[in-house]
Amino acid sequence: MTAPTSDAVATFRHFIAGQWCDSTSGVTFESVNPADTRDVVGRFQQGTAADAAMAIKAAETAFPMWRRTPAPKRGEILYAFGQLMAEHKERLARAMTREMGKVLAEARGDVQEGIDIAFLMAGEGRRMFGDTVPSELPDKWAMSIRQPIGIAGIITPWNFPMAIPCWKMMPALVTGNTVVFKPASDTPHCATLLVELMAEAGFPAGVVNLVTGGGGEVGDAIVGGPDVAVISFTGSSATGKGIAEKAGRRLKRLSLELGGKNGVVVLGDADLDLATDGILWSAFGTTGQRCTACSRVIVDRSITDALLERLEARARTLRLGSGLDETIDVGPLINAAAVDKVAGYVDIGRGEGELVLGGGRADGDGLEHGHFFEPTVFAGVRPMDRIGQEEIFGPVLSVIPVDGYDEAMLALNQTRYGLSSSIYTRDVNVAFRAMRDFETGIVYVNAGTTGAETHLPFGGWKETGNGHREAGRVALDTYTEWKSIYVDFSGRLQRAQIDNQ
Ligand code: UN1
Repeated sequence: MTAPTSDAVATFRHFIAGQWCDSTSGVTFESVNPADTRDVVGRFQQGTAADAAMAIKAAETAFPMWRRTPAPKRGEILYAFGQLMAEHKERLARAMTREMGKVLAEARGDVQEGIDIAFLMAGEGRRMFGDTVPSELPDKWAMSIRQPIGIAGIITPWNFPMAIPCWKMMPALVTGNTVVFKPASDTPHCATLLVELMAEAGFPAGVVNLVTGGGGEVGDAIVGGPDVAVISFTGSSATGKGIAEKAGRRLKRLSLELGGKNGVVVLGDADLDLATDGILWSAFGTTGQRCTACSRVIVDRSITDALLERLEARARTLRLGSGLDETIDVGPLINAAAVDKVAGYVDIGRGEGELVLGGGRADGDGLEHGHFFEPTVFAGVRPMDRIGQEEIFGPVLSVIPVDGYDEAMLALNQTRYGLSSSIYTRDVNVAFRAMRDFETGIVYVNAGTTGAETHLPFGGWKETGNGHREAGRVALDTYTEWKSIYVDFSGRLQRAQIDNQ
């Protein structure tokens, strides 16, 4: 790939109150292609607290108009946005692969996930059900309705740079909130392309505002801003805890989607070829950089060698390179810091398990300008080893041998995270036990740990989050307040709990 000259690099801007504008900082930062860092995707505004304040002000100004726009009308704009995403799917997917590295097929899936949630939430514009229930008193009506909270601060990661912003913004917007959106510093271009299409779809000025820049400056200003009513954040547990403390001081609504240490259990009766397919896809898809990635295989000792043999043989054939090349299986990691972190965990792993595959930075032919790391497998890991416990967010798989279902279930649950899990077995009774026992927000039977669909709740137990869910109908809960309304048409005083006795 030839690197473009610096003249060819475009500068992108914030989007505030319906206008594309420069940061008050006068400073820009570069977003580069992680598969070839000579390729500069663009220059982006280094946002400031003052920029965030302007975006918050714009969202505040637009809120009264947007909340009174009939929900079905809001839904139509979401629908138009989903259609635009569908029309531009290939362009968006290519831009995503270039900016954050995931292979093109997966980037298309990421865009599709955005389209799916846009259409799902567009439909909520005509549903958004509350309850209408009988009153305990005669001539009295009782019902509950959802109302928007106000301004939603949306802080998103780079690993699903279009799907996750859509998971958050679509329910926020259809319910009548206005949005200030701060994307990860590694993927400002993906965010800009989304917001361009949102403007084209017809969201009125100020309803969606984009501020690029660092979490310390822009993110903090959004989380700390007294006028931002609800925050939705996806990212690391450490950052999430910091946000929770800050938001907690103001009793802000907060939805957190944080780390994972997702396990696949493979029992003695499993279809090993099927399990191998699922594990490879879950462990090395998106180069292991998914919060739903499989990083632990908890396998019955009787079949450990047979499974390891398959995993090793297949993982060896995975081709590393630029995700824009359709023959490539595994793209780069997001940046140099990610490579250092993964390498650090491989060093830790050497003292814990047995390295059976990979373990090194990949800088061979054509890879020398990117952040590549070999698909890596450790055997003989114990459940409490650090590589079996800590989120690595890279292509590193720990294989943990156990004896039977009960031990597997204990090992699976012995983690502070609880996003996704999976079991491979042909025994329907055991499958149902796992569905009951696994302490995760998502459980797969005879499939890997990734592949959540947008019409079901998405989120995790324990330190993976704070009890909220994204996607599905329940996503509306994050962005709405309930209002219970009683209408007494009896024309006299009627006292609940007293006059009906
Ligand atoms: C994430 O990893 O941050 O189930 C989201 C999946 C995807 C979403 C993952 N649909 O893996």
